[in-house]
Amino acid sequence: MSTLTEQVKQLAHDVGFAAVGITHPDKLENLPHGWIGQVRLLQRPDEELPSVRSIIIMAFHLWDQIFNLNVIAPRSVHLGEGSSVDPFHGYFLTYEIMKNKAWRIIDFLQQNGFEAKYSVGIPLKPIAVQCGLGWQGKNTLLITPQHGPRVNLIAVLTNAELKADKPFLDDLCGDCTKCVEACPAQALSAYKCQINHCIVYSLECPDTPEVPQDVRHLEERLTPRPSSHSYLECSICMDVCPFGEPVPKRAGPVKKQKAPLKSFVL
Ligand code: B12
Repeated sequence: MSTLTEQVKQLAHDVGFAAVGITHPDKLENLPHGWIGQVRLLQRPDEELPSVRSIIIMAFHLWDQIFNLNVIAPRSVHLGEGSSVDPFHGYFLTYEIMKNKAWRIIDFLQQNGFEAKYSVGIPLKPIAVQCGLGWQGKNTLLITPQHGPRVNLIAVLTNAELKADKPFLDDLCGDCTKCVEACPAQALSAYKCQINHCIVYSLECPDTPEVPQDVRHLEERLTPRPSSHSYLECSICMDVCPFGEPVPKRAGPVKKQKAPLKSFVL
């Protein structure tokens, strides 16, 4: 008979997360908190779920560039009379995929009588380190031994008492500085991101004067825009990391599949 912890981890793998780890709130210290630039308010896990006993962090492998797709509904999109949807509402493809998968874990915990909710508003990278998923590298991202930094993260907070994993204690970056050198906007120095120089910050904050003009020009020149309301977020500091398999840059001509495509479980 498997434990609740084993069942949760098995389910996370079954729905398609590449890695899953667990920690407890009392093991977390010195987490970043408050507004990060103008993009995100980071909270403690207990601010999001006061009864929280365990934090499950799950990593979704970004095996194709398109997972960086962001679709933005501009002001001009008519949302309907009395709509409560934020007029700047957007869809970041991986978040939509991860939330969908996370619901399966939430539903399982709730069926077993526990409280559970997903979170992307707690500081996911240091908590993922505490869950044993990897280390925070020179690009400041969580680097997993298996897929490098090419993962996105989501948490499930629950009042279930699950078995915590051991933290990841190594830093395997060594002398490598590929990410620092590759950033076209020179936003990175080792373990630090100057966020108003990051092309992604420039994309997400189109009106803020703190982004220098040369970064705005780089953003315009380097950002792929598949349609009038969408763009691919810059991922250069992930792409160049030598850990994990590189993601193919371009699809090229579509090849006919010899074998039928395996169906994916959402
Ligand atoms: C705010 C934010 C941004 C901002 C600011 C980036 C930043 N580095 O803070 C902007 C918009 C610029 C951004 C850009 C990107 N982001 Co972002 N972002 C976030 C968010 C919401 C919070 C990040 C955070 O905690 N910032 C706070 C600062 C203080 O943290 P920090 O940079 O990690 O700072 C630490 C280190 O510098 C370290 N440190 C400082 N000095 C030293 C010295 C040494 C020696 C050491 C060891 C450490 C160290 O200590 C600091 C505090 O912990 C998270 C989601 C979440 N809820 O966690 C996603 C998240 C971090 N982003 C993510 C991604 C993928 C990106 C992009 C690649 C864009 C993309 N394609 O999606 C770029 C990468 C830019 C970069 N290299 O940081 C992923 C990362 C996945 C992973 N593998 O880690 C996350 C987790 C989203 C997700 N749900 O998966 N992001």
